[in-house]
Amino acid sequence: MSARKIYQEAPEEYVLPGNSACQGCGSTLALRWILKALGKRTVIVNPASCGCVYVGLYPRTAISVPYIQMAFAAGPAAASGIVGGLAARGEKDVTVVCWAGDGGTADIGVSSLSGTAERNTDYIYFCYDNEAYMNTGTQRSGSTPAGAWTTTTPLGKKENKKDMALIMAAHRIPYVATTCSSYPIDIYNKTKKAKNIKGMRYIHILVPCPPGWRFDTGLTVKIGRLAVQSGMWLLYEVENGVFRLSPPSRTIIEKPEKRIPVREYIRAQERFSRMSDEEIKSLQEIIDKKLEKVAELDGKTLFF
Ligand SMILES: Cc1ncc(C[n+]2csc(CCOP(=O)(O)OP(=O)(O)O)c2C)c(N)n1
Ligand code: SF4
Repeated sequence: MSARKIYQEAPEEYVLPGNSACQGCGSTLALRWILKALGKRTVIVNPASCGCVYVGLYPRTAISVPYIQMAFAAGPAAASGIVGGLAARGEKDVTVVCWAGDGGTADIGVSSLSGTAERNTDYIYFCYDNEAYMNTGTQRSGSTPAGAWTTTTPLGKKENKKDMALIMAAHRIPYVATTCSSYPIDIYNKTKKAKNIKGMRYIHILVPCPPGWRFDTGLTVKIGRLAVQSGMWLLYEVENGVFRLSPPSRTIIEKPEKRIPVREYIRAQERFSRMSDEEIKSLQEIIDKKLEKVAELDGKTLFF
């Protein structure tokens, strides 16, 4: 669907001006398009994270759907309770959502998240991935990529990023997708699709974060695009176990001439300033190999 059609179909805004996000926040950008796709009959559970801050202080909340702040590890459990409560009241037209950061997802919340996936609870879990614990000042998370500076990895993180989307797909839930805040049409379409599927749905969104990744606030959209155009971040869906690349990632895999060197993505951010040219070269080799493998998976059944 084109941006014009989306504006016609969903003119209402649910992420309002006056929120207290940093300038250029990729997370609020993503949430804006998600809520356009879901509409006002949506309940959000938000475990401790930047989201608990940028929503604002009652009664001046900037997100205009019910927004429940929850203890870090209990987000999916709270969402489960709301799903059960709504079913008991016979309310069938409400979408229950968990909106959580990568620390709340890949580290602290993973147990209750996995539990809801195993039970196929009827809700949508969104992980907005700014690749660190940003609300408390940029500590590394299981989702921080190798090489990145954080306050707890001052020389650059040594370990690799945890692949939460594939971990969730391995739970054999009906729908898993990845996207990025720089691709609003992709976010909108995937969220609309997820809305109409029953059971547990998981969407993982890369959201550039200017203070944490250390780039100028005007570059958020560009940085997210560089992540995807370099192959550092892949957009795909796993629907009923079948893996399918989304157009922006399929394009750079099928037409390598459209791919940009990973160096352009890395050097656009201060958080990777410790990475040497040699390290970037070996990262490029890793990505090239990964893209070859991913091309083979396109259209295949990964989990059944
Ligand atoms: C059990 C527990 N430990 C630590 C905290 C402090 N805390 C609040 S938000 C946060 C960071 C959350 O990181 P993430 O989930 O990645 O979301 P982001 O802040 O990046 O939006 C932490 C450590 C807490 N609220 N509860
Ligand atoms: S720290 Fe990053 S994710 Fe958090 S509000 Fe600021 S820009 Fe958004």
